[in-house]
Amino acid sequence: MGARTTLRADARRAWRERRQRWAAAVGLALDRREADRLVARIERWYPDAYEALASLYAGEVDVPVFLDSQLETVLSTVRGRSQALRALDEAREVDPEWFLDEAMVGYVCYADRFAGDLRGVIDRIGYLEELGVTYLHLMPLLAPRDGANDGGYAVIDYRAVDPALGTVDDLRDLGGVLRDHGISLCIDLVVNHTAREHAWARRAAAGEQRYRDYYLIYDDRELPDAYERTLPEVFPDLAPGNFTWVEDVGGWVWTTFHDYQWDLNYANPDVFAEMFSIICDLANVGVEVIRLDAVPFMWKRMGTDCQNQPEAHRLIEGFRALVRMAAPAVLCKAEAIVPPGQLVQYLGAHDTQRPECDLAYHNQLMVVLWSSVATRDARLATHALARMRTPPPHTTWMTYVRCHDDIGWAITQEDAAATGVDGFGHRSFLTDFFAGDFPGSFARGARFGCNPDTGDARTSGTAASLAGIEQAVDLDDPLLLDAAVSRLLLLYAIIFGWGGIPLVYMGDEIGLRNDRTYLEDPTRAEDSRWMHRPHMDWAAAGRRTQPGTLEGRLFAGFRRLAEARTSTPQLQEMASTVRPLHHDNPHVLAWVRSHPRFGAMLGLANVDDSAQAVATVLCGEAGLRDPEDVLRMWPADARDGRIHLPPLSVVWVTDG
Ligand code: OTU
Repeated sequence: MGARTTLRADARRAWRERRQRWAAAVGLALDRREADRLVARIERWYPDAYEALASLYAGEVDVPVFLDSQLETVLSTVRGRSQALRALDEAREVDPEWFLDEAMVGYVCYADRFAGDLRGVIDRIGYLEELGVTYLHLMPLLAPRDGANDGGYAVIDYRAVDPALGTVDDLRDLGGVLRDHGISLCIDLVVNHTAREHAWARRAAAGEQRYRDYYLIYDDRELPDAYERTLPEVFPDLAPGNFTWVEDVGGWVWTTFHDYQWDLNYANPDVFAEMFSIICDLANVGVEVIRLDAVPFMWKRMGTDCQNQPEAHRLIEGFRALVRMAAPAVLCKAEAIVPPGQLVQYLGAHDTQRPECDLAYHNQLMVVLWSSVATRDARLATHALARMRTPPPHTTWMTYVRCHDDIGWAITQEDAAATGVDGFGHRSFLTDFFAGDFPGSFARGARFGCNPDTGDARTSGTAASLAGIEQAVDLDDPLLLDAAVSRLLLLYAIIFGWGGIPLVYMGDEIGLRNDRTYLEDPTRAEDSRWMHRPHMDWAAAGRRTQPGTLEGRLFAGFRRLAEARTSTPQLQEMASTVRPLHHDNPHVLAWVRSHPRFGAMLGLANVDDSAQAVATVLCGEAGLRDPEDVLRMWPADARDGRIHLPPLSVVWVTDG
């Protein structure tokens, strides 16, 4: 019998032995209907939770007993869930694919930079509705440490909101009001590490063994040195090395990111249990999507880069199965910005056959799109995207152009070589180009994370600045501005038409440029990512209704994108697939979405600054007989057997 079959049999046996006891306990705690539903959910997900936890902790704990205590957390979560959230649970149990709808559009912002605080966000819901938003990701908002805190990714209390933003009650109210407007709230949960001022870390420093075991602490350099031999550095310049000597602790603490961010020890089942209970509390506050930060780093293995280890996936599978029992309305989203071959595994595409995250970032799409506009050539994108595996059913990508982090140029040697360029050379070109250091570059970004040992560097800058808007505005050049506006809209027209859930990063819809004021703040000055985390410019946003202005042009484009999605059912994720098409014009990215009922949608994006054409037969290849552009943002036309695309333009073609 294989290990997996044994595990499954063990899981079945454990549940058989417990079913009655749990049915009775649940029956006492909940009314009949709720109780039946919960028992059914436990039954449904028990094997997945069991197998994941057994493969992690069989040597540490009695697995069924450990799982019993997680079920206690599940039960108390269900008991504590409001009527409204229980109703949401039920709605989503019967419609588990609610988030795969073509109407989904996401928006990502910092509550303070967007609207002052959580209460302020309520006042801006109208603005989000104008953009067609159905999903709002608020950047880290749980109580961070004072001083430098990596943009909120160093949390001291996961059960409190950053006092500058409001309270847990404010968060609950906001979640409810958003829900009334059809908007799902997503927040960050920093699962990989805590701030060194978190109560667990303080107690570890005070010598409590229980809490020392929550972290990875070494008495001397022997093991840290051994690990360092194969560990990369995430912030080579800001926070070199992966271990920090901490005097009170009397040891070297594992700190992948900054010295004040202590990695948690997930080999310790107590850490898993703590984090699961935190997830449940957030679910009961009304958070609908939990963005699990830095998940690739959650498991360490000597001799590896300590990223994407199989156990990191088992941890997420365990969380996911238990969350589905406790709060079935809630989705898990992986923040895994990893090489293209490792991405889809976070959606559960691996050999355990167990679901993992519902959502994950399509980092590869983002990277190759910027590469395409820099080179005016879509072949690398076509090649790299064609190699990506399709996400498993019931899951999807979050597509995006920009986020709060730097852009790491995740282009493999293999993909680069297949299009005749060298991987390292191309990555260096992209860093130079987007820093504005390459002749003819339109971009005004900056380098981030320069590593003198490897020669690697990443890129900071807002989408508008990287797409050429900052340069055009500075030079006061209307032709350059036309191109830059088109370029930014082109990038968004691809991610809105690719499939998955497109994310608008705050300010892109009105073309906010780099904000250099972070240089005046000593806790931020060294981290150029702050240049693309500007404050919302509401005066500029006020011009969104004025057609001739930069803001008016962009905002109208974003609105059109959201509107076009709702009338393009090929963009539903439930039953459709996407694949790029190879064809003869290197300047045009072509992709086709196929839906069994609604047919095909062919996307064509001309990444060049001059007009381009592709053969109309491409429509036939995509399965279209009577092609018509449903996006209608650029004037394309078909003549002489070719589809003619204006400079930097996109069409979404379906059967008319
Ligand atoms: C995340 O990013 C956050 O998005 C960052 O803002 C944080 O600084 C960081 O975690 C630490 O909390 O390496 O360069 O594969 O790419 O976790 C950013 C995942 C990062 C990593 C990601 C990380």
